[in-house]
Amino acid sequence: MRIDIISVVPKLMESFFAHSILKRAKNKGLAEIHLHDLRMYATGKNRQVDDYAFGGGAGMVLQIEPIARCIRALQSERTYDEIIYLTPDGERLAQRTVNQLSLKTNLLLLCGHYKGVDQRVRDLFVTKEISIGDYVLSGGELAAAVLTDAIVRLVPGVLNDETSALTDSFQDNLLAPPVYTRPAVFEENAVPEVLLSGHEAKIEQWRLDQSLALTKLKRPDLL
Ligand code: 6GU
Repeated sequence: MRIDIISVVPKLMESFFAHSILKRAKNKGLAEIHLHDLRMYATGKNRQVDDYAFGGGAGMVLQIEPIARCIRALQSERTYDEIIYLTPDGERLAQRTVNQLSLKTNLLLLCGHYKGVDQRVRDLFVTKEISIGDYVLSGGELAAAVLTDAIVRLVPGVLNDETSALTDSFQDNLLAPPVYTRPAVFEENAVPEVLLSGHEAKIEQWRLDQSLALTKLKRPDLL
């Protein structure tokens, strides 16, 4: 899988991709993430990428020309399964979408900034618009990092224990059960006995019961 990300501040994402699980994915040759600085596709001596909104109003708008040049340059090298624009008015991200995107080969992510991008970018190039929640960030970069992390960790071989993604919260519409590790007793607080019993079927049943109870209590909307 390959993910290309277009941004006016690619540096914002650099250290995240250099240190997270994504680094392992990269090193194992399972996923490639390429950052592209929109400014490199701007012409003119000050490499301008934004301008005032027609009709007035506060805030700058990312211009279509550098974005079109960048997208077309990337498209000349490969075909993208989706061109995704990260925007607070996009479809709210859920695990189902992450699962679908993790099966794709080439994804292109476009990060908005300021007041967003010229509408014609969305009309002409973008195939999917995603928000990571109902709050406003100052740019799409954190959202692109969130989306990339969620996708890449599902690529087979990226996680050490390949089954662990299957027991995530949300993967089956249930919250994950509590987990414990040593010591078995901390200041009189003991780990649930069943987990020390070695009885696999009972442990599975306990985990399922816990998942159901937690989901009912904290996220009844998932049931
Ligand atoms: Cl994708 N972008 C911005 N700027 N803010 C957001 C968002 C995206 N998702 C939630 N808030």
